[in-house]
Amino acid sequence: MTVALAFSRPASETITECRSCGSDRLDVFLDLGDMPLADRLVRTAELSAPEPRFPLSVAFCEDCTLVQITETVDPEILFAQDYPYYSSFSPALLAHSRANALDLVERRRLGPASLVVELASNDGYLLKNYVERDIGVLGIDPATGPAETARRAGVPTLNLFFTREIARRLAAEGRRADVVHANNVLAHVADTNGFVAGLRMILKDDGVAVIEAPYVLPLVEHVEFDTIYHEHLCYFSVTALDRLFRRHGLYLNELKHLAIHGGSLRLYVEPVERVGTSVSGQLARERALGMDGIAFYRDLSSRVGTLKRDLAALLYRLKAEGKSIAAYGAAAKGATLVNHVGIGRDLVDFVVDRNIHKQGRHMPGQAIPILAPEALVERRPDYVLLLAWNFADEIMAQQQAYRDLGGRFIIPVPEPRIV
Ligand code: DWN
Repeated sequence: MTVALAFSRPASETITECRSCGSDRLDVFLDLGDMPLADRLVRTAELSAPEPRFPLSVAFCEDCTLVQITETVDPEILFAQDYPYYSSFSPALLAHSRANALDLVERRRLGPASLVVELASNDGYLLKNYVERDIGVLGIDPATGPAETARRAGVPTLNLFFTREIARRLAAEGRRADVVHANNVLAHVADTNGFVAGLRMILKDDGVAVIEAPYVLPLVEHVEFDTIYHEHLCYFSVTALDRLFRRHGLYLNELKHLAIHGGSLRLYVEPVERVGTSVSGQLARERALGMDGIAFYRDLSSRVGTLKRDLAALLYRLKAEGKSIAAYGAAAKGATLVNHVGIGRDLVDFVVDRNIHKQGRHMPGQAIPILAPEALVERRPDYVLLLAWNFADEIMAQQQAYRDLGGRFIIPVPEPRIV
């Protein structure tokens, strides 16, 4: 079923050309079926209404090697309407972001005359670190709730989608940045080339864009199929990124490997070419692994099938033994997992999440209620399926009281295991 927007344009469209290079040589290697929108958490009043579902298939571009999903859901539906994700509900992410900002303040000698822009600035979680040091900032984010939260926190924020046209306007106003942050957004934009071209326009000639994005290598290595959802249009390799940036006069000069979100890259991209060994070495590693060919991705589908069967079998066995099961993390990845594996209220009684905007709502596609984390100690389920497995250490430390009561966690990827 597709959801028509108020102004009756189609809610989604299927691509026939690569999002980066425009090639029509796209090979689908993984099909997760028709899936609900991962961050469209269902309110009680909506439970009886049908949920929109869209195809979720992943393809490889034979020409530029970009991995990408084949359906583009209208961004207005994904992000501008009632988007529930607030970065500041993750202490680990806040610490990670603060370290990034402080490193750049030093590296780039930023001060009151500097300008730092963040694309997809969410609730001000990152830019607030610059505001505290009287460094000029500008946030840009289409999600109304997070943008208003950012403004209340003293972070000037434009509540809109960043486009080539917006970039032209900012550059014409002389608002060009010493640093542009773009964390977990490059993979989300439908106009990939327009976004990168716009990024170049607002970057000073001696500026740097610091971009974080999930890395497709750990996704394949650790079967992190649940990180595939309609918000994530692209799944980047360094090879594909390098070609994308060069197309717009930008150079990937340095990169860092990050553990966040199941394995990400922090990319340092500049208008000048000075490619370091962190990039040349990873490009060579990707060539050696064969990541520039479809064969590298071919067996992911069967490995996802194995994980799906093993996880379902584990949950059904625990239920047959009379055990109770809850889940932790109303994460977007959690929606893909419960819907692709078929985990409903017959298996999982409730999900808990610290994000108050998610509490009281229900997981997409399965109508599993979302409660506050205190419910784990109050209701004492025997097991908790960790949907936000990328924060496992932090969450299990935080839930020591539940574990002291005998509670156990189930980590679903790369293979289901009880800890
Ligand atoms: O690209 C995106 C990734 C990076 O973040 C966004 N499109 C959406 C989001 O995806 P996600 O929802 O899978 O991300 P998280 O950050 O892994 O979600 C974690 C969930 O767990 C959040 O809802 C917050 C919650 N949480 C919690 O309840 N207690 C997180 C921590 C660390 C906690 O202690």
